[in-house]
Amino acid sequence: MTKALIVIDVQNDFCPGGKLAVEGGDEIIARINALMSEFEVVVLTQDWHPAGHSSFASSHEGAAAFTQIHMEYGVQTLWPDHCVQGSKGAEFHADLAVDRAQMVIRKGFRAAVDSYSAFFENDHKITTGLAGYLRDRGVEELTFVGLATDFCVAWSALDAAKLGFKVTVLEGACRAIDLDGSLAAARDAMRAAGVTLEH
Ligand code: VGL
Ligand code: ZN
Repeated sequence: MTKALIVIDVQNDFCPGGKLAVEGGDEIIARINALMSEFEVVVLTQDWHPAGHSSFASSHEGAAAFTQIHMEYGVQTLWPDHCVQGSKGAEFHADLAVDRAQMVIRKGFRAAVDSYSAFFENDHKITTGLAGYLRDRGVEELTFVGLATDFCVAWSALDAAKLGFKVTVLEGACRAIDLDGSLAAARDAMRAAGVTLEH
């Protein structure tokens, strides 16, 4: 059974000092680097937004970050500007062993649609191509690590389970944003979808 490690969004803006810093975001990097050698396939994802992206509060007159709005494709949380294409904040954290990765999937590059998941944009329709890549490489089991547990990691894990992969999330190698109970909700949803949560 071919196994892949999927490393979600370990980028400067999600680490301490970044624009959308996740508490302890940089604490997980050493463990992630050590894990890479245990997997035949290593994929990194990179949140990659154009300036003025529709998920930025600054793109919506009078809207505050961490509130929600309705988009054509459903509810969207608004964020501080982050991971703007080509910016320092969008780069992978300098300590991440990026050379070990065989594939980098960029997501969220379409101005009108956000993309938390590594597989589908937030409309649940537009694909990133990752499922095809993994299937072509014969991958059946996925382990997710990275940032943030309750957004990009959870959405990716849920899509992966729906797509038929055997899915584990290593929570000890993830950190959460935890907005209004979002972490508890994400953990419930993952468990209900058959995702294995390990530490
Ligand atoms: C993420 C919010 C906005 C994440 C990305 O990586 O979890 N969260 N963009
Ligand atoms: Zn984003």
